[in-house]
Amino acid sequence: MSRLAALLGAALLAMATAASAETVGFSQVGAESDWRTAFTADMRAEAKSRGIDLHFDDAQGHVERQYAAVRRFIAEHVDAIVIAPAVVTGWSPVLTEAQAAHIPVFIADRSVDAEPSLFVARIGNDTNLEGRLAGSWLAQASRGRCSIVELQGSVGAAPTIGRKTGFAAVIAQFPSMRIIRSETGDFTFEGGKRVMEGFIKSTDGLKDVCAVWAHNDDMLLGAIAAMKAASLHPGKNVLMISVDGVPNIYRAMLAGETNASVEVKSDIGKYILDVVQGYLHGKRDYPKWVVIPTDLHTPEDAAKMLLPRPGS
Ligand code: GYE
Repeated sequence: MSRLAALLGAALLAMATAASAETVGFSQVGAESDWRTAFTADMRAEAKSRGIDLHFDDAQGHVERQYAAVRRFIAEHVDAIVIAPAVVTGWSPVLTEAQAAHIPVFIADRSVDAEPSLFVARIGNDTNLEGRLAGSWLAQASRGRCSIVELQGSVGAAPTIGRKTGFAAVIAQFPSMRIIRSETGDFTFEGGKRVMEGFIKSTDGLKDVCAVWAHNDDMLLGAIAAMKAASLHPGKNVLMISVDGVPNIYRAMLAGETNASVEVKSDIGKYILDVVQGYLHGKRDYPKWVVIPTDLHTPEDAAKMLLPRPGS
């Protein structure tokens, strides 16, 4: 074969590969927590390893920015759109526009409150279960007697609603468990710290408070900082529980400053892109909800959780 023919062959192959690479628009909530930045990094790496051209938008917590990103993806004629929605409401108009443009939409991580026919599937965790796991752990650790302060996630976000509801359903079974303060810390370290400083003041230094329950680890880490600054002893005379399972929470467990965290997998790019690519290649039998499993961890397995995980 002549060199020219070989070159031509290589060029054709490159063109064919380029033509088959899918373009996926991904609208991300923001970068409010360690969980989310890990999820973003995983999505980017997973897309790259599959040769997917990922159009990424960070909405910095603003749902209006997400609508704009989705509209831009539609104008760019991407093959598929993945949305991790900041809040549950308000999605129907843009989802309808994507459907009219024949672009399949996949909801990732957080859920939406929209007609299910407007998206292919949601790939994400069970936030209500996370709240119930946290509540059950606390019921056991406190023997069913506990005054709790709660740090809520962002207002209107699916994990805030699900975790709050699930936790409340469990503690309602115990007459001596109750939430005495509850406020949003927006899923951030700073938010958790600020709200906790207020709780410390309004409860006379957490007098009679038996536990801090936070809808994510970053807020709990902020609360730990606030408590230490007030010479209180998180994880020792106050029980501490949160959700996510980020490396820093396991470090805090090893330092004896927190007691449990419900792990939410952040390396979910493979689950999401498996569904996206499967669908683009003709597979149609996906359930509306592809569930990402969750698990509860305590100081006993904290060291193990900090080791590199298989497949990562
Ligand atoms: O728990 C929190 C993040 O939607 C599961 O969002 C996610 C949540 C996560 O900000 O840290």
